[in-house]
Amino acid sequence: MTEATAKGDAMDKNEIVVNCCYLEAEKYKDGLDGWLGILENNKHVPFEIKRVYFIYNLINHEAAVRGKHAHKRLEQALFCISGACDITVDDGRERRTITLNKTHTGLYIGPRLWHEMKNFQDNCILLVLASDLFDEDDYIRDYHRFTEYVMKGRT
Ligand code: T46
Repeated sequence: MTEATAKGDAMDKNEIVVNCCYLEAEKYKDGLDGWLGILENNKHVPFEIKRVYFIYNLINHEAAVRGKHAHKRLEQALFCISGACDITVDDGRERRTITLNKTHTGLYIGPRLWHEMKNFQDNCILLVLASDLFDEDDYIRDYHRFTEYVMKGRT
């Protein structure tokens, strides 16, 4: 099976909306000495990781809303490694809200997917692994433009 097919099959099984599914980190339990979470390229995360960033210190955590954009090409894996937050994903047809509250369960957010993060707990740290370096040209930050962009891709 090719890598692309394997990725497609895994996505089909637990798809939340188009281009979005849950991911599982590998867990290594060290008894009383704690747990280790492991994320590897093309294994737990279905792409080559080129960038890592994290969202933290959400002082205005109850009102904070982040995201509110889609990417044209970027693939990302989001893990809430402390606390919890809600992530709304919208593929232009369907909109779902997911609560990320388990350190080892993350969310794959592929291209052409509107996403918003809110309801952050005050201790929330959201770890994001991305398939490419930062590029503002890859962002669609207007919802109307996003719906036009995904509709065009479907015709
Ligand atoms: C995403 C969600 C989940 C950089 O210069 N380099 C970077 O790697 C990032 C991530 C951001 N920036 C700059 C761009 C903006 O001027 O930092 C500023 C804040 O970025 P933004 O408003 O896009 O932040 P969020 O939290 O709304 O979105 C971020 C990512 O940008 C985005 O790709 O999908 O987290």
